[in-house]
Amino acid sequence: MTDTTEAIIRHSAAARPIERRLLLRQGLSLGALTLLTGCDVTDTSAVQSVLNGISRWNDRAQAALFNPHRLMPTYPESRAVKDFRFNAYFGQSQIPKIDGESFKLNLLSGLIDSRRPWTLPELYRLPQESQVTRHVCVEGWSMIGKWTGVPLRVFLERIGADTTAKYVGFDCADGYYSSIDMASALHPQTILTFKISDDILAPRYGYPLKLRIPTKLGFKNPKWITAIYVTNRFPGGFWEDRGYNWFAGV
Ligand SMILES: Nc1nc2c(c(=O)[nH]1)N[C@H]1C(S)=C(S)[C@@H](COP(=O)(O)O)O[C@H]1N2
Ligand SMILES: [Mo]
Repeated sequence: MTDTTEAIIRHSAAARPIERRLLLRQGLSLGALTLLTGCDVTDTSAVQSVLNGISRWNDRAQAALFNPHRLMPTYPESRAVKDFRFNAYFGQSQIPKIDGESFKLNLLSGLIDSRRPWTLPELYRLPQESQVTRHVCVEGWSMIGKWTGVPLRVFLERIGADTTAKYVGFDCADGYYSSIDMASALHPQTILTFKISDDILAPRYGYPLKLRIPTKLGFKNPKWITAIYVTNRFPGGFWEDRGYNWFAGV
């Protein structure tokens, strides 16, 4: 089995029970779902679209409960792990190698005034902050690390993003993608990260750009970011579209 297959199986094991658990938690049986929706439960795409509807409702409920001013715990620097754990949907042999010299962060679509791409030196000149916070992965491990970068709020303001839009989306060099709600994007601890443990991100940790967002689970911390966009159209995400809860607050 390749590293990639193994990583996908590991993640899927965490994702798959969500759909069943979702039904049980809402106290629904498949029969009840038929009555409620009038859709034939053997029609998997119809059932999926109802489940997606419940899931979006659940995201909205979580978003309504989110307190944009509540800070996640921070720790003394001595607690930050230096040799941080690597994780991705593939193995270490397939880590994207990005050339920092020619790198450009693209500002794709929508609700952004200035869509010109950004080089790394330009990004490094933005005001930076450090945080020592806990990263929590759905696979059942967590680790404290130190990350440094520019608060996403500062960057969004700099590019004239419409901060009343609903979502901020991210595309990555490995084909991964994810998105977050605007309130979480503007949260003070959400940072576009250049460094881990005071060193420029090693390739495995997402060089040159990673989103560090301690209010959300690990899979909503995209690495190797190549594009950012601001939109009112629900963008989904790599694992989110495979059954993980989209809001995914810690
Ligand atoms: N581009 C990209 N970003 C990603 C992933 C990925 O597969 N591709 N995996 C996510 C998951 S599930 C986790 S737990 C963290 C791991 O980050 P780390 O390697 O710095 O610990 O990256 C997240 N960001
Ligand atoms: Mo993860």
